[in-house]
Amino acid sequence: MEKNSKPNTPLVTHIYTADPSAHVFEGKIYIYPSHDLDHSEPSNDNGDQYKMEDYHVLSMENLNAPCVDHGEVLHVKDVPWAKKQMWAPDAAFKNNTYYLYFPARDHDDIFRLGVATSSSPAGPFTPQPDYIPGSYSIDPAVLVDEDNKAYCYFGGLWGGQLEKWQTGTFLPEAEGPDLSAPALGPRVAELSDDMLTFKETPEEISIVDNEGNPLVAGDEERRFFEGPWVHKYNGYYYLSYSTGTTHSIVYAISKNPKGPFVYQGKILTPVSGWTTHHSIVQFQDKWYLFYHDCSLSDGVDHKRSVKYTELNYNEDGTIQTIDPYKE
Ligand code: FUB
Repeated sequence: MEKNSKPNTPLVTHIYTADPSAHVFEGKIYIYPSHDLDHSEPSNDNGDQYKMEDYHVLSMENLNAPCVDHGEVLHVKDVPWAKKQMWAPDAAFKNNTYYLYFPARDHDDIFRLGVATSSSPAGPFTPQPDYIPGSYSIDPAVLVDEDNKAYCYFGGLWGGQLEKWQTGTFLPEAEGPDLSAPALGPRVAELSDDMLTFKETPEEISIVDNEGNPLVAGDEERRFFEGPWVHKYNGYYYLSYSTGTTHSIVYAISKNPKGPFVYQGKILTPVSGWTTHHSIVQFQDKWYLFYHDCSLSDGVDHKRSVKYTELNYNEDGTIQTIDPYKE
């Protein structure tokens, strides 16, 4: 299935897609989204409405070319350790292999991160039999750095279960920190050379303000909620993420892939629907933001569509805020 790609319009309309992770592989843009499905169950704070079962891969030769759906590349029934909820994935290339990283609930209903491999960026992907040991929560995003080290960033509050891992083990009743205490940060772990396991125990990333004070849990306009993404620009690491309850994509920067990251500002103003989730990629000489909203489904929260728009930097390296509904 193909559709012409235009900025700020759904890349495909024959299926609902969300959580786009965009990469340039083999000279083309590949997008690894979640695949939202039709159902009539109610929404809740646990995210039970996001009942995804499989992944499709999308690609575009360039930004003027049609967007191609390469079809189903991995299904939950083929992942022995996973039970349900194939949420936001990402992909990476190393060792002449394409890796698809994805979260799902295991058979104990605990979110874990899995990895699947392919010789092609368009899949299909073959899953590893078990989840990545020591992995938890949701929304993996992998950066392969210029020195060839690879880092896996992940985490999400509420349905993403990050609150339950504050002690390093899963505590089903655990709640988030006090509103005046440092907010929970996303996690990062360097990946092993074969990209299939963590080289180390995941660390919490600190996000601080200009004075070096950690953002606090009650600072819902700025604190991390879910959907971490890291890209590099002019030697800086840019960590961007969703603020969840306040529905923005914001960012913080660091000279170090593990932070601390200093909060900078807003990248994307709220879109239609509760969730917002993005990725940032350079293609040829321009930068693009891939994101989703619920415009195609008239606001039905669990039926989102992936879009893109151009992203611009100011001379000082800050990112210009995007309102996707403003001409
Ligand atoms: O798509 C399911 C979940 O919703 C993702 O994992 C979150 O980032 C949010 O977009």
